[in-house]
Amino acid sequence: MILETIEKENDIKNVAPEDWNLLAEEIREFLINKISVTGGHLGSNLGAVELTMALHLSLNLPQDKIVWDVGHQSYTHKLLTGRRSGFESLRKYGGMSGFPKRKESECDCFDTGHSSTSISAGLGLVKARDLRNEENTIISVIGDGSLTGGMAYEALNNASRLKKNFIIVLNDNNMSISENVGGMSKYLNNIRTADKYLDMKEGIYNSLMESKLGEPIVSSIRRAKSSVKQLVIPGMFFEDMGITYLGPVDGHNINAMMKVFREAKRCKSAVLVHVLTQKGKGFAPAEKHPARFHGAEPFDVETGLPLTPKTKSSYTDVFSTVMCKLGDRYKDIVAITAAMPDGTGLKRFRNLYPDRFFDVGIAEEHAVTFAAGLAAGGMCPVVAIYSSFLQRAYDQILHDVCIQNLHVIFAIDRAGLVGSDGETHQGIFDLSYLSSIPNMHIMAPKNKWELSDMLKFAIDFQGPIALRYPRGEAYDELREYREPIQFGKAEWIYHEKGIVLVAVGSMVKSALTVRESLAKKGFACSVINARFVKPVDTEILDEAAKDHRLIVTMEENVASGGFGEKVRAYLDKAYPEKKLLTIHIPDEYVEHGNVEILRREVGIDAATVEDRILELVR
Ligand SMILES: Cc1ncc(C[n+]2csc(CCOP(=O)(O)OP(=O)(O)O)c2C)c(N)n1
Repeated sequence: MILETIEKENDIKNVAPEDWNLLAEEIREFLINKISVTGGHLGSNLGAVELTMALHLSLNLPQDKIVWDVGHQSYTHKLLTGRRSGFESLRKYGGMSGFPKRKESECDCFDTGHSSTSISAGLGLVKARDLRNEENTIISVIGDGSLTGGMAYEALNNASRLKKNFIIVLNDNNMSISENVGGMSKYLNNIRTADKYLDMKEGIYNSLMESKLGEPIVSSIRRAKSSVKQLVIPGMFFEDMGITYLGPVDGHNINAMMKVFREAKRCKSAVLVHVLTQKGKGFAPAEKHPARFHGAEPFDVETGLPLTPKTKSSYTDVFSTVMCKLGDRYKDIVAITAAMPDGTGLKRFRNLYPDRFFDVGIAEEHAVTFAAGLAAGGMCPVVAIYSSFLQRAYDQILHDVCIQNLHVIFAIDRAGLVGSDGETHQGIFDLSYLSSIPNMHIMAPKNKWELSDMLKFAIDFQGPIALRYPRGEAYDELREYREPIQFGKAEWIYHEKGIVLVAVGSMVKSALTVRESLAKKGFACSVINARFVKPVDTEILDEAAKDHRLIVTMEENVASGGFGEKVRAYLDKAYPEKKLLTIHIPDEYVEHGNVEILRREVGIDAATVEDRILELVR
């Protein structure tokens, strides 16, 4: 195995050029086998094998630096920098991250996870290099999907003035997670086809040149082509901005890429190298279903099918179904996704109501202000964005939606701990950042029926309103607790005396477990489903304060700005003598790992909650 001879960065340079393709094959086999067990970002990594090899062959790491946009495609980079054994524990608690991490290796120069940051970060590294009179090469690798994000253009705009070398590799596989969308995608596609067209012309010239009359004809065509080239020449968009464009180059041909990288290194400006790759390359199921294999759960290598087929529906599935029903009933509902039609469950809505569905690309900020415009224009927008990605749109929520009190509905999926993607993807801040904004309202459903009821409630509501729900299986018990949603009202699930658990969304299920266990130990325990995080139902807190000696809040959000803080603020004033215990995630970043383990580690699992209660009541 050639792969086994690679123990650290730059070892790849000892591999004979005639063995490069063999090494690429070994890397693919390794990735398929490992990811089939651990799960992970398969398609993007399979597509970037030769690109990463060419970069490592052309650079001198760690002096030279590669900034990986999103970072989900960095597995080959990890393999080539001495982290082969890390794949045993990929994305597991305490194991190797699925994204670049500076703390993991000197060869990871910048942490990523969210999209479209690499050009800004790369430019920062370039400026630091030049100010410190250092000499090294800095390359940002960005995908065509990530190039739909606004930050990328802000950075290009800034980079265009550069008089020093900065290389941007555009890894264009013609896909985001799903099909890529928008004008830039169309433009890049035109470059692909223009290139084929020019190749075809080259063929025609060659045959003409073989005939006697060929030469004059060819020269006049060449003149015409040259002026046409001004119109269709690849990369004019970038060139016009002041960024040198090189390409397109075959992203599976190592020699061809190395040649272009050599040329790129000579440029005294920002230079964009356009590399064409195929997502999922070398694994038929991933080539055929690139969206499904973008982030794969463990799968069978032979068939590509998931090892544990889904039995229960997820909150995303429920949201998807309800949106389709509501779309039929209310003709003013429109749905917006930022490049995640599959992940958010909006694909079915798109198929049914294509005119009322908008995939805006990886552009959360734009998605929110676009929704504000739709609302101001009389439509009822539902913006479906994962909790961690919505962080980007804080100002748009505040400035464009909430100041004007516009009726925009935020469907916030992946709220709470998401697991193996780690720090960058945990949805543990949304209650804090949303509830700090005046006019915003926040709900969290306890189970799948409540998600449906809350979405309907949100449609009839006037003003900004968010519902946040977690990743994975939807809780499908407590069906009988289906009192109509009333604005700002919580619900009693069990009303006893002594201890009362006031739980938000996903924590209602844990509260029931805690209650059962406490009951066995002889402690009576009530459970309230908060339903609303903003506004907090103070009336139910008044009731609870009457016949309970300990009030416990439970939420899957950090402490600062969370539900517990709000309850404490109220109780401290109204009932200073009451004991309050707030269960929350500590104000820290939570790394990757299995959600059950993470819950234990951060102290929000049922057993820890029970222990903490017992400490107080015994
Ligand atoms: C701000 C933000 N929104 C959404 C995502 C989810 N996401 C991860 S990768 C990806 C698609 C990236 O496409 P591209 O850059 O072309 O890379 P590819 O996977 O095709 O190699 C998306 C939407 C994210 N990481 N960050």
